[in-house]
Amino acid sequence: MKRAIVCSFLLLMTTLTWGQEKPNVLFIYVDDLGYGDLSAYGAQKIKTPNIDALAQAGIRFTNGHATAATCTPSRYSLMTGRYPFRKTGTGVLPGDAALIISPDQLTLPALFQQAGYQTAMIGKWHLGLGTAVEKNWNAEVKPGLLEVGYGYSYIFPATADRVPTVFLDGHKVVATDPSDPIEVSYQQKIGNEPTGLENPELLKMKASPNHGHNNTIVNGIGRIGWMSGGKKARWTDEEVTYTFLDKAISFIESNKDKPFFISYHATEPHVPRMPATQFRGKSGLGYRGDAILQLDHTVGELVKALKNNGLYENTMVIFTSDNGPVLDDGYVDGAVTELNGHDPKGGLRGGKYSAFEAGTRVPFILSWPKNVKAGQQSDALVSQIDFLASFAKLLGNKNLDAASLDSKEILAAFLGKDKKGRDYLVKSSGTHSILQGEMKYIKPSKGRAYNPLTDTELGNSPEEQLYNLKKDWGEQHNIAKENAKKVNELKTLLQKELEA
Ligand code: NG6
Ligand code: CA
Repeated sequence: MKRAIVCSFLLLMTTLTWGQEKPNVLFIYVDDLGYGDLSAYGAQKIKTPNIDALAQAGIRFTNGHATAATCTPSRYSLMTGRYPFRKTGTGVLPGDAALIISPDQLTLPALFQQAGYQTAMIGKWHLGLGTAVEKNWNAEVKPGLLEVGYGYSYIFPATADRVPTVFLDGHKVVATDPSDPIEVSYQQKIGNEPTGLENPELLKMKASPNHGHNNTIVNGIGRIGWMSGGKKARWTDEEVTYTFLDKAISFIESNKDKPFFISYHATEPHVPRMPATQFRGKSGLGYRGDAILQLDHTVGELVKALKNNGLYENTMVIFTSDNGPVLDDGYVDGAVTELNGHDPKGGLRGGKYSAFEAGTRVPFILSWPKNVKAGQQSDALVSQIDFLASFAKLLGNKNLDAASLDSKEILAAFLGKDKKGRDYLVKSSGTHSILQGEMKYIKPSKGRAYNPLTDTELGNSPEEQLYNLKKDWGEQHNIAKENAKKVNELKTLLQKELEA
């Protein structure tokens, strides 16, 4: 009798705790990491033990996708649950762009905020700030992250190769100086500081010929765009990751008793690759490889912070990339010359900017020790766009206007319980493509087939393209001609989505 009472009491307690306890979410979004860049995904020439450990602790997805082959559109989808082609102006943004997300729009972090979470974004933003291109960087810059769902933010505005090369803590640039105001332009040179074009002898890392990246020099690196002033506020590239890591660990520590959602958006291995000294030369693959080692170290430190605070078991850690890999993206940094046989694409075709799979099929890992079985591999079709609807389900949000979203509720797939995932997915590059089951269709386009600067096969062709990805992982055999029926089916489905 006594035992029965104790048992039912324990059962009740478990139910209550489960009902009340929400998982923390640490969402690690990285920049330009390829499908083949991690040892967990088969890389032989580079070891990423900390990221691999996450995969071993949870699920390694083999069919996980960004919605686009560049940063801004992929991030737009992640945040809003909508395809980037639904809105104009979602291409790669300059560093002075206005915010492209409306503060009235439901966003991924806002969903968590509504569920009582503490929300933070630390790292690379690239979705614009303020209401217009013209803005005063020396005063509050808003609306920004605090208006679209984050309670705390510590970011840089665009990419590490674009001005202004400054951090913003909430609405304010860090370390402004009224006597040295910051000005930014993407139209013409401002101020009289040296540029990469005029003073290449001042550079510590050369720009690749014809890529640009030769405007204002900051920390010995030519950038895209011009800035003047803000000498104290300009970051040193080598400190960027340590700064973000430090902010993330502090946030974890000060919120350990509350549920939290952290977007940790790392800059690696995007250009300019300028890792901290301890990683230089360590990979043997040039600074791109060293940057990946720095990233792996960061992931290890973040997981350590979760463990040290007793949060690891009930924290969902997600790791994925905003688009695929590129070697030469603007600087002479050894990525090409020291590649040493490494294949960032993992046998896929294309790369960043491309309609071929390497553009958008990316490493995709999810662990949640308390609720997700360790050591799984899933071939389910999943996309970053689906986190919005899937987390709405997990958080019990019943007010989601699912019809207005492209995000699909595939929580069971994310938790490893469903091996199919979404039915089909549309992906954007210079053209559009659609993936369904084993098949992929790429819409004909007039764009050039190859970009010699980045050495990328862009996937554009005036002809219809159809590939069977199960039989032809590297998209070498266009089977459109023999499969007119399938082409028609996918083309119609794609067109319906593009026009919806
Ligand atoms: C391109 C830049 C490239 C990179 C990219 C954005 C040139 C020639 N190339 O326009 O270096 O900054 O934009 O990358 O300017 S992304 O990952 O943020 O989309
Ligand atoms: Ca990117």
